[in-house]
Amino acid sequence: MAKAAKKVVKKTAIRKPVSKPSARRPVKASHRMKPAASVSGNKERFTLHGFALSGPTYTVALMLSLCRHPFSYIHVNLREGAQKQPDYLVKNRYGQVPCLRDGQIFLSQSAAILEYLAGKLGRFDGKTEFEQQRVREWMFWLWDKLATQVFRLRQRARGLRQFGDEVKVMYDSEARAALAVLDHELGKSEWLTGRRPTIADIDTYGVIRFAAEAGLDLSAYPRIAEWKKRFEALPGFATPEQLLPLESRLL
Ligand SMILES: N[C@@H](CCC(=O)N[C@@H](CS)C(=O)NCC(=O)O)C(=O)O
Repeated sequence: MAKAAKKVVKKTAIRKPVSKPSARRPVKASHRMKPAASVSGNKERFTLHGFALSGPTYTVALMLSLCRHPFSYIHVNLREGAQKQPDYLVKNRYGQVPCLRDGQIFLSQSAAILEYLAGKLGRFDGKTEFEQQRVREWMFWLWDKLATQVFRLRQRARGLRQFGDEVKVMYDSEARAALAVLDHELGKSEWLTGRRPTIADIDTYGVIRFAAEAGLDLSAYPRIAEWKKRFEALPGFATPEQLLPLESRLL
């Protein structure tokens, strides 16, 4: 089957020069990503650049752990500004962690990295077009309404970011409003998009994990608390302390 496919590609390449973009058909998003095995047989090919206290770094590490993919880890010393140095900026133009290396490719933005991994590994992705769309909706919403608020409040509580009480109250009330939405929606299904966990759940867990550190008490949101327990029972689940070392760790 694979041989036959190769032959077809060769023939097509000879008959139709690739310089004719109009001759090319758009590729469906779901077909663009090949399963990991056909891209590389190397199960240990990923390298995560991150910082142990970083929520978004944890989210990517968690995805790899749930997919049972070991990864090398490079500690980026945020305290010394390593994320703004030229040698790091070529990997992540935003000067932030995390950054994931897959072969020659460097990927940024944790939610986008989750989408990439779901596509590559065929795990925790939306299985239908509708489910894929729901997953993306949740992830965009999460960063708009909950993630930024939780992470800013957590940074303030740790003394890593300064802002006045008025701003704190704003983030706090926005986060509580988002938690109420989440709690309500989790009353409809076991996982965010239905009967099985997806990257929307992983992305959301990576924020909820730090809610208490941000001063948000989850006991007022019983469905979130139940979902959190379910999530922590997933095979491959691990805590930030288990996944993110304080130093680099190469496989
Ligand atoms: N939206 C980004 C957020 C990344 C982010 O905020 N990273 C923080 C650490 S948690 C960082 O690198 N801060 C250092 C800086 O911005 O200079 C993502 O999800 O990857």
